[in-house]
This record gives sequence, C-alpha cells and structure tokens, in this order.
Amino acid sequence: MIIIGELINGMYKDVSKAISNRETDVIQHLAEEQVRAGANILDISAGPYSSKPVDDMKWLVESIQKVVTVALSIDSTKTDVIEEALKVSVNRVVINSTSADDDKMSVVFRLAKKYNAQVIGVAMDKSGVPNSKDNRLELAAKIIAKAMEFGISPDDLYLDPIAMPVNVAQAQGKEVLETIRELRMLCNPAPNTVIGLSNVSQGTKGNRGLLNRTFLTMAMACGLTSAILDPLDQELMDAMITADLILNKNIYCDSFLDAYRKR
Ligand code: THG
Repeated sequence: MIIIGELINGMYKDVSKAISNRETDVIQHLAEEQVRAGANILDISAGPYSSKPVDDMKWLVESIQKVVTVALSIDSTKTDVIEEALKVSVNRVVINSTSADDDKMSVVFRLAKKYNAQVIGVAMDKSGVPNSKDNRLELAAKIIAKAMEFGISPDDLYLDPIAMPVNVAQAQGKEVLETIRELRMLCNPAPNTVIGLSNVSQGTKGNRGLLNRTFLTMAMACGLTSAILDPLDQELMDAMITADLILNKNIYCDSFLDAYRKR
C-alpha cells in the first residue's frame, strides 16, 4: 500500500492557523512525523479558507521539502496553485487532482507532462459525484483515455472513486468498493487506485477510527493500492499491515507488525 499522509491540510484548525502565521516548525514537524510513521507521499492542502492559496502552497512546499524527501501530493482544485507548486518542487509531485471534465484534464495533463508529475483523477465532473459504480467507472475510463492522449502511462495515474461519509451517503460505501474492484480491469498496466479514507467517517459521531480501518481493509480486499489517511493512527496502520499480510503481500513472521515498522 502506498500511504499518503493527510495531516497537512488547512481543513484542520491548527494547521490553518500555522499556515496563516507561517509557523514553519509546526508544518515541518507534521511532515517528519508522518514520514516516520510510514507515509510514502504527503498530501498538502492550504484548505478551503486560504485567502492567498498560491503563496500558501508555495510556502508549504518549500518548508516541507527542507525536512523530508518524499513526493508531495499537491491538493488543490486551482490549476494556478498546482503550477506554482510544480515550479518550486524539488521531488516528484502527485497532482491532486483532475476531474473528468475535458477542459480541466487538458490543463492538468499538460502540466503533468511538462513537469513529469503523477496525477490523481477523481471520478466526478461538473455535475458532481455519480451515485452508481457504473457512472464512476465511466468517468474513470474518460480520465484514462485522456491521459493516454497526453502520453501519460496508467502507472502514473491514481484513480479515485470518491469515498463519501457514511452518515450522509450510506449506500455509497458499497458502490465505492465495487468501483475499486473494477477500476483495475480498465487498462493494462492497471492504474493505481486511491481514496480519501477519512471522508468515510467525516461528521460522524462516535468511533471514527473503527469506521476508517474497517473501510480500509475492505477496500484493500477489493484491490486498493493507495490511500490518503492519518498515518499517526496506530490502530489504522496495524489494520493495514495485517490486511497486507492476509492478502499475501508480505512474508509472515510472528512479529509482523514490528517487522513492517522496522523496514
Ligand atoms: N480524494 C482526493 N483528495 C482528497 C480527498 C479525497 N483530499 C482531501 C480529503 N479527501 C482527504 N483528506 C482529509 C483530511 C482530513 C479529513 C478528511 C479527509 C478530516 N478532517 C477533520 C474533520 O473534518 O473532521 C478536521 C477537523 C479537525 O480535526 O480540525 O476528517 O477523497 N483525491
């Protein structure tokens, strides 16, 4: 599993405050902690309330790459934010994201080609997130076709069926899981798949951790290859390591949790 750390996101109040006050140490600590906990990529978002998203994103990238060398997932709906981030990035970038809209895909895939970036393609368009598996797959297929036009390999694509909160869209969980299972069959080599795991429990009362780790292991059984999640959630990481073992992705030993962490 490719772990994309979710914690540097202006959606969190403390992070939003650290961004507006340019508290470099707070952001750098979050970056180091997540990488230490096993994150392979860090998702970076200035958040919905940022009043100067380009400056904020450039500052985030520059601060973070001083302390870690992992790829950064530039999480923004604005293509000018993405391009400025690409310009200042030292390591490889994952653009998070393009929708299945033609105009958006053209801009994003052109940038991806120019800067050798990977791309997350979300199964939604101007009319929103589809309700059914088949409509999600249709949008994903559009994204793959467009990526190919731009000479981007499926290896460099992450397809995201868009996980929804169970408290407002309970019927969507099963559709998302079934979509993950079938996304792998859309092209060869199979594209990577990704979900924003914490979406599932957003706004729910009670045990968010249990919802997240149950959804993650079910999605892994459907073939999920990466997830945007909180790598500091130890129970979640243990569930992921154990699921990897059960799916025969790792060699078993009695102390498999310790063995995975030491790697
Ligand atoms: N797909 C893609 N990118 C994404 C998402 C996705 N990026 C954003 C998001 N979804 C994934 N990241 C998060 C980060 C935080 C939370 C959920 C998803 C979260 N935050 C707390 C909350 O809203 O309850 C913040 C509150 C707080 O603690 O201050 O749950 O699906 N491609």
